[in-house]
Amino acid sequence: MLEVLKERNFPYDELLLVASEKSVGKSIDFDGKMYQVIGLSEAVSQNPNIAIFSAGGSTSLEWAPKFAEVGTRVIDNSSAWRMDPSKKLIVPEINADLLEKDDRIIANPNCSTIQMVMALAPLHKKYGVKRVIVSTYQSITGTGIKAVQQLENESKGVEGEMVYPYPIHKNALPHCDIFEENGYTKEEMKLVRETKKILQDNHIKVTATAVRIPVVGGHSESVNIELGSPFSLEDIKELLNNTNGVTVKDNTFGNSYPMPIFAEGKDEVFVGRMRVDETNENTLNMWIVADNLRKGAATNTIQIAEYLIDKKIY
Ligand code: 11C
Repeated sequence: MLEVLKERNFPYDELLLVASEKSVGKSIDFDGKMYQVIGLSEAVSQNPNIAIFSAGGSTSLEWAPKFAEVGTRVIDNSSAWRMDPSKKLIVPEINADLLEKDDRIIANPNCSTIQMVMALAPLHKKYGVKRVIVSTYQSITGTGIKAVQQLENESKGVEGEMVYPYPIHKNALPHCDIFEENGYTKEEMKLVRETKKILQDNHIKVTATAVRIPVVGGHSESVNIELGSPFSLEDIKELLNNTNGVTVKDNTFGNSYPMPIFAEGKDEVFVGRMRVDETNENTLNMWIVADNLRKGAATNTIQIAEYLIDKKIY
């Protein structure tokens, strides 16, 4: 978050760095200046204009309303508020125009959803998306630092804490987040539910399989999309090429396609391997890759904050 704030030259008069009690008092260097970490109550009492939350869901459920009460606009990275009908789920390139002065708690979508809807939104507008079948290949950074350590330990043959139920080194786990009652994981159901909410269309059918792989640079997705009307691949490529935040990398015979090693550290969503699905009418396949910590999290959140500032909604 701090890296992205600095890179984008985010406009601010005052910056508060806030964390749980055990980190209060720590010093953090940001842009050449030292900041002392403060606690949540202290931050609420300072009544900030915008609060960027990147804590767990339970912290967010408890504290976002306290900030909202004092007039702060909270942009929340957790899953706590995403499906609350009274809260907006925002990907700025798609639906920031929904934001109004009364929106005090704004939800940032899940990383795997953000990169997928970035490619689906222009297609939905032009052709209507009827059905999506997505399989993900997700970076261990989505789980957090302990997963990065697990992979490092396993690759060096060192014993250590395991956050996954199985080794992740040289493995693929069809298991991201917890299982829900229907047998799908929470990650898979986020792709289903959040896509409908962001594209504002409950008729879009989405089915997902989310897989964790031993990769750090970003999430990849194989996406099969059935459209409501005929298309040409050239038109789809042009449409996506002209979509803000999307980069088409699709020269199959030149071995040019998106990969996490290229997406890492970048803010765009990369799309390639576009092919007509020859088994189903009006259907195509594509491969979507993005840095899950960037457009999937920090960048999207900070873009929302920039929108609020730009439109003076704070
Ligand atoms: C993962 N998508 O890769 C998750 C991480 O709901 O914000 C982010 C979880 C969330 O495991």
